[in-house]
Amino acid sequence: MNRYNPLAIEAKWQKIWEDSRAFEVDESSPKPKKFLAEMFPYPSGAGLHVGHVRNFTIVDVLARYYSQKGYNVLRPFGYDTFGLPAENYAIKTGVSPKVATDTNVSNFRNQLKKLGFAIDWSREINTSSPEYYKWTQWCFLQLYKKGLAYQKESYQWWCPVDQTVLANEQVENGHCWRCGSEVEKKKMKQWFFKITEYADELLDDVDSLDWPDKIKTMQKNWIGRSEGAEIDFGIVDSKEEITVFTTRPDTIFGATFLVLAPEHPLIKNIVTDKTKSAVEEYCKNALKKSEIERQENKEKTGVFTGSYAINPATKEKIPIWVADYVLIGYGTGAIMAVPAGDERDREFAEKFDLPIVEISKVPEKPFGTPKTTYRMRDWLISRQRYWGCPIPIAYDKDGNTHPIPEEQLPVIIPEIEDYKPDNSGRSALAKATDWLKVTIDGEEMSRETDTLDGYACSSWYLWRYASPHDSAHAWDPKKIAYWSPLDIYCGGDHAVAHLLYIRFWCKFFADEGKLPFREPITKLLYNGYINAPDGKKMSKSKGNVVDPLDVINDGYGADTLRTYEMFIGPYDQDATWNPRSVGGVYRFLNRCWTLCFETELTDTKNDNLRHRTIKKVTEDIDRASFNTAISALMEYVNELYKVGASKEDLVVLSKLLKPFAPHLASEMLEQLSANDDWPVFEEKHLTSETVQIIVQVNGKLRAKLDLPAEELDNEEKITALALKNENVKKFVTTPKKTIFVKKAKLLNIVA
Ligand code: ANZ
Repeated sequence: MNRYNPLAIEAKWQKIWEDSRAFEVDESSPKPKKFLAEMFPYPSGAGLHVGHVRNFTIVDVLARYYSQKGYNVLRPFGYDTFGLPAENYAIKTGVSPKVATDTNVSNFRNQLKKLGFAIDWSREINTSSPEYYKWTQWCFLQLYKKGLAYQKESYQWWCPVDQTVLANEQVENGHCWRCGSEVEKKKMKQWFFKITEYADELLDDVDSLDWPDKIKTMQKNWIGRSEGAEIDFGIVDSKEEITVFTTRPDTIFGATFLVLAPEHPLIKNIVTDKTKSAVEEYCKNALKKSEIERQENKEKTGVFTGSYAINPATKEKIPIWVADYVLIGYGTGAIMAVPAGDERDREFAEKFDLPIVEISKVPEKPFGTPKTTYRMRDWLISRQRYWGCPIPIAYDKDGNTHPIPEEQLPVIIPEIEDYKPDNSGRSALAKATDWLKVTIDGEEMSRETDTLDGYACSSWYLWRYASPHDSAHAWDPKKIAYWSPLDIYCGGDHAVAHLLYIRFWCKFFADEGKLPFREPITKLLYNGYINAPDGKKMSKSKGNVVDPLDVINDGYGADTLRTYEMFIGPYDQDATWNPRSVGGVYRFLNRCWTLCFETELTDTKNDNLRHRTIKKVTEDIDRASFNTAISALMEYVNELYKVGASKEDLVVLSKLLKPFAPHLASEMLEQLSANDDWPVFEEKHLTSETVQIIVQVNGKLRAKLDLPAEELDNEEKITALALKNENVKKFVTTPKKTIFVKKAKLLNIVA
C-alpha cells in the first residue's frame, strides 16, 4: 500500500516552485496588491530555530491565502547582517565577519527553502552587501543635509582595561562583560538622528494604526509627551539661573529645594570650597549607574551643593542639591522639589531633613513659560565598531565634518587583519590607514571611523524590497507607490526601537517627497515566543533547543512542522513545544493524504458541513486565528471519515489546507485536477440542521428543545434554555444537579 511520504512530496514541489519561479511578482498585474513581510532575521551561526519558523510561517500562511484569494502578493525576504556577534567572532578567531556572514546566510537560505516558503527569491536583500549599504549611507546623507543627523558630546560606557566603548547590554552590574573590570562613563562625541523632531507626529499617529494595543501603548510611553512649564530660579550671590521643568507649576509655593542631575553643567559653578570634593565624588559614582537603576525605587541619595536659589513665588532661600534620581536627558535636568506633592521629593526631604511645606496657595498667574517635554531622546547612532555601515562623513584638518559626495558612495568597509577596536575607543577601521584618507573637492580629509547602529539598516529595508537591485535609487518611486505601505508585518520583538525608527524614517522621507505615505506598516501581528518542551526559554546553553530541521528530517516533513507551529496556540501568545502534538499533526496530515489517495469517493451531500468549514477557516485566517482554523480542518476530516467524502469535499479540503501544508495540498490538488482558488461559502448552505434535546426532571420527560446541531456541544446553553422552559419551571427552579448525555441528546435535571 502507498503511504504519505512527506519528504518525497516536499522535494517534488519545492523543485517545481523553484524552477517555475512561482513566487516572483511584478507591478504589471491587474490584481489588487498585498505586501507582507516578517521582521527579517539576523542570521546567526546557529541557524533557524522554531521561533523564526513560527514568525515566518504566519507570513507564509497569509501570503498563500491572499494569493489563493486572487491578490498579487509580494512576500520578499532579507537578512539583517551587521552586528556584534559576527564582529566578536572575528576578534576571537580572525575569520572576517563578511565570510562568516556569507556562510550563515547561505545556511539560512537552504533552511528556508526546505520549509517551502512562498518567497520571491529574486528580491533577497542583505544589509551588509555594498549594493545595499550604499543606500543606507545615502539615507544618512539625506538626514544629514536636513540637520537631522548631527554630532554632540554624550556619555558612553567605557571599559578602561579593554579601552573600548560598551553598549548598554555589555555592561553587567557596572562591570565589563568581557574582562569584568569596573566600567566608567566617558564623554565622547557621538552621532545622533533627531527623531525628537517628529515626536508629536509619531505620537499622534499611533492611534490610527492597526497594531496590537500593547505595542501602541509602549510606543506612546516611550515617546512620553508631558505638558508643563519651565521656570527660572535665581541663584543667591550669582548671576546664573537654574531652569527647571515641571508638570505642576501650580505647586510652586511648596517648592522647598532644587535638585540638579549629577551631569548638570552648572554644578561646577555653584559648588563651594567646602562642598566641592563631596559633590565631585557623588557625581563620579552616579555616572556608574544606568538610568534604569537611577529610577528604581531605592533609598534616595544626594549631596548639598552649598548654594541657594530663590523661590520666585515665596521669595525664600531654598537649598540646591544634586541627586541621581534627576536625569540629565529629561526636561532640563533640574527640578523644583515639592515634597508635599511628589513622592520622590518627599522621600528625599525626609531622608535629608529638608522642609516639607503643605501647598495651600496656588499662584494667581502662572509662573514660567509653557513647555512640552518628551521622554524620548534623539537616537544615538554611532558605534565604535568595525562590522557596521560606515558613516559617510570625512573630517578636514580643522575637524569640520563633510559629507562624502553621493557619487563616491558606497564607502566600502575595508578588509583588515585585526578586528579589535583601537585604544582610543575608535573602531578597528581606524587601523585601515590607507582607507582613512579621502579627497573631497581637492582637499585631503580623514574618514569617520564610526559605523551606524544596525537599526539604521532596518529603517528602510521594507522599501528596498520594491526594487532590490535598483542601482539608481534606494527605492524606485513608481514601484514603491505600487507596493507600499506594507499591508501586514509580523514579528515578536522590537516593540519600540525598530518599529519607532522605521516610522520616523517614513515620515522624514515622505517630507522629502520620496514616499507617498506617512506610516510604513498598516497592520502589525506581534507573535509570541516558543518555549522548550521543559517549559523554559529555549537556549543553547540549556541544551533544550528544538531544531526545525530535525523535525523535518525525522520524517515528519515541513508541512507537519508548519502546521504544528500554527496549531500550537494563539499566535500572539507564548507556547510550549510538545513533541507529542507534533505527532498528532502528522497523523492529521496523513489522514488527509489517505482520504485523497486511498479512499473511494462517495456522492454524499455534505454541503452544510463543507460550507460551514469554508466559512470558519476563512474567518479564522482573516482574524489571524490560525490554530482554530486548523482545528476546524481536523473536525472536517473527522466528519468526512464518518460520512464519506465527495470530490468536491476533498477539493475544498486541499484548498483550505494549502496555506498551512502547501506541499501536501498541492499534491492533493494535482490528484484531483483542481486549481487552488480560495473557496467561497454560500449562506444558503449554512442553515444548519436541528437536533431535539429531551429534558427530564427527576427522570420524567418534561420538555423537548429544538436546537441548531452545532449547539449540541454547548451544555451550558442547553441547561440554561431548559431551565427557562415554562413546563420545566413548574417542577424545578434551582436544580441540585444536571446531567447531560450528549450521545442520547438527553438532559436530566435533579430537583
Ligand atoms: C514639581 C512637581 C510637583 C512635580 C508635583 C510633580 C508633582 P512627567 O509626568 O514624567 O513628565 N522631573 C522633571 N524633570 C525631571 C528629571 N530630569 N528627572 C527626574 N524628574 C524630573 O514628570 C514630570 C515631573 O517629574 C516634573 O514635575 C518634575 O517634578 C519631575 F506635585 O515638578 B514636578
